[in-house]
Amino acid sequence: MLKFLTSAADSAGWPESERDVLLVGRSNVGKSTFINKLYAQKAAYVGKTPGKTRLLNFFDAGDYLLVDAPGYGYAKRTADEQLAYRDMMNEYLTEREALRLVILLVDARHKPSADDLQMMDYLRQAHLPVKVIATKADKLKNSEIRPAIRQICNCLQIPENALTLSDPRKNELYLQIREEILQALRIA
Ligand SMILES: Nc1nc2c(ncn2[C@@H]2O[C@H](COP(=O)(O)OP(=O)(O)OP(=O)(O)O)[C@@H](O)[C@H]2O)c(=O)[nH]1
Ligand SMILES: [Mg+2]
Repeated sequence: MLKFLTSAADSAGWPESERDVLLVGRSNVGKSTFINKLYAQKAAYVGKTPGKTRLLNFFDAGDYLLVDAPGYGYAKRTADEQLAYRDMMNEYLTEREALRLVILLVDARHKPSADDLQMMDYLRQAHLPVKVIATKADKLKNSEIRPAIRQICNCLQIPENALTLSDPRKNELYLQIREEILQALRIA
């Protein structure tokens, strides 16, 4: 079960937590959809247009808090909104002591963007454990899957067996990902 706890723009609003798992990725990549699939419920807000998630949304997953973040690279943000977004993410990534794992979502159909690469570099330099998941794999033909995996892994410099594909048609996949999260947190 996943229970929505609170939305927060800054540290004053962060709930108490022993462990956080943060989801990051480009706007519209499918972060909120992924959270809902992972827990087979409609807890996170999914929008028809990008830029729907504006604050850090904290969900209680029992063993950890799952944090849904707004996406980066959302073109329609004003300069002020862009600054506020950066501050919010910077503060969370540098100050949140409970942060244990970052799940970076990329679009299975595309080469990771400059923003994706920048995020990956940032997380590496901060020594944060990262799990990369490629969303919208249901939109790939079978013959496109291997090349897509290869391209993403080459680009992000991760081994091919470290990439998980997210395909909303395959429910059993999400049980497996939940297990992998627990293992990464060393509480499985
Ligand atoms: N076919 C398919 N569509 C998906 C998948 N994941 C997300 N979508 C669709 O992509 C759109 C964006 O999904 P969201 O989950 O709102 O994306 P987000 O990353 O949370 O977006 P922001 O909150 O704006 O950063 C929605 O129309 C979803 O239905 C997927 O795995 N497969
Ligand atoms: Mg969202």
